[in-house]
Amino acid sequence: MASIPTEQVKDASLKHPKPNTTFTYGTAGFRLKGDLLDSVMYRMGLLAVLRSKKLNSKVIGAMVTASHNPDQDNGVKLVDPLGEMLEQSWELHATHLANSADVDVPSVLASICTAESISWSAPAHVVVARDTRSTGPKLVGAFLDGARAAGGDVTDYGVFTTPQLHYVVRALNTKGTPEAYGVPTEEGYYKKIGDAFKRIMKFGKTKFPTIHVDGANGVGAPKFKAFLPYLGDSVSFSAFNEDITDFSKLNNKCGADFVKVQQKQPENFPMTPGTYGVSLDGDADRVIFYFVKKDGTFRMLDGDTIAALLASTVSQLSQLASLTLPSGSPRVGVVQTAYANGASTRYLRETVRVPVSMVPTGVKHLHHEAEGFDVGIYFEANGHGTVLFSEGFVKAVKERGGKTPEQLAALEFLECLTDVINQAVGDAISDMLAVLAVLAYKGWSFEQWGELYTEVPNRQEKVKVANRLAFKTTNAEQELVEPVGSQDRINAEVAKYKNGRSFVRPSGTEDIVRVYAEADTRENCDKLAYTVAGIIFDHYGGVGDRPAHFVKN
Ligand code: 16G
Ligand code: MG
Repeated sequence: MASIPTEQVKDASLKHPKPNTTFTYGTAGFRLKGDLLDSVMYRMGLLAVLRSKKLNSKVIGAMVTASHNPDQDNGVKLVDPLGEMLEQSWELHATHLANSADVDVPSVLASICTAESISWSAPAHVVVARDTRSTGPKLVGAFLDGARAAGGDVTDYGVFTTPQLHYVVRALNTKGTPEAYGVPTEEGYYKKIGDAFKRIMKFGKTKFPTIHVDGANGVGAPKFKAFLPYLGDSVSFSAFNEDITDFSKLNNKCGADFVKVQQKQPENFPMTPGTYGVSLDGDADRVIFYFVKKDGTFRMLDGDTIAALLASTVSQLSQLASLTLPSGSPRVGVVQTAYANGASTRYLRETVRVPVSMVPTGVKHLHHEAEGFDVGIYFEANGHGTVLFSEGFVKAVKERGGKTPEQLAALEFLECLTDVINQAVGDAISDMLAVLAVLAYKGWSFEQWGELYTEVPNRQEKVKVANRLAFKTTNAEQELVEPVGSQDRINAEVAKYKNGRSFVRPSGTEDIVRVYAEADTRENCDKLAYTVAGIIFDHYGGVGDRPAHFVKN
């Protein structure tokens, strides 16, 4: 039986020495300064090969990106066969492998093979892609060294958005099966989504103004340009922030994260009342919409608003078409995190009347929970999300059980929607097209969409603490169980406000804890956020300068 090419792996390992750093496979894989990641990349090449061998030679993906972070950061995450995030139990293998001494790499590989009953003789297929960051090419090189040292067959797709990589992984693994997802190429991706968008826009009633698209000076910019010829002429787009040659501009005062956190439009972005804006993040898996009201105020439409629009539309159309699955009416459900605005949750539960599940932050948690519905809509408030349609739902829609012209139209619309949406993972561009199609179908403007519910004022704060791992949460991160007593203090504050809500959780991507607060008025919300932040800083290990606006308690 074939066995691990120990010498080959060890020799290559010495060429990618581990720095004196401790690595953790977190919410979004490994994420650090790009120049610290060489050894991690090499080892993830090895691990991807093992994962493929474990899963009967299915294709495993690796995406090299640090999303909305600046250019000096980079990261890598592994992608499972249907485009999902790496199975959680393997995060431990990844962390273990990343932290072992260079000479121990072959023996750690052997221990993973034993633990997972992996036969080394199975072939392995791996694909890799990167965003536009300056450290990307070198890091992909290290990954390829790893995959090759382990004898894997590896294809480098070059520069891709994160969702394009997920799409290709799923398309490769389903090729030639009844679940075939599409042609596993960049063009296949544009064509599949573009064709469905052209079909779905036949139903459109809204004539949108030119949509201004902020590419965050990242990979989304050139890829959106490449997408345009496939989108027809029902909507006109104009692209901004598309400089990928000056690395300092990446996500700098632009992009979905900037807009969401700052609650204002990107810089270098012309907007007057009536202009519609859309921001992608640095790897194009998050999207935020916005416009300027007639009175000049800025209005943002985030992930919660997208979920509200999609859930209400899919429910309405399924009912209109009397859609029935063998199991009965389709179960439409929404998955949110604690960051979802309380008003959006109330709107979904009380007005749309769909079940809403709360899960911890991170796509893997949302995606998994959404799989439990026939139509599982998941969005984080930050704009990352997608819709998962069950096989039964897609089949029922295609069978066109409807009778009246309205019912048939509703079913065709839903069928197109299943193809416009990238079900492999949240996809900024595909989500943008889906939202435009739904609005056009309803004959709605961004302004009308913004009237679905009224947001409760909310605020986020960051607190630097000595040890963020001392903060342990439960109930989908909405309550602290440790430090003991901290939640009682927070509860006592929250009780003072109407519609008050606040929670504290350790970040999975930065060395801080995050504070979130909501209350009936802007003033109350700010006061609650600053008081809770003050409690954490003063009583639970705040370090560095105490921010002056934190309230003493
Ligand atoms: C990562 C997650 C994102 C989450 C964010 C939270 C994935 C692919 N990405 O970017 O979903 O919202 O982390 O960051 O899972 P935080 O833990 O620092 O708040
Ligand atoms: Mg991203």
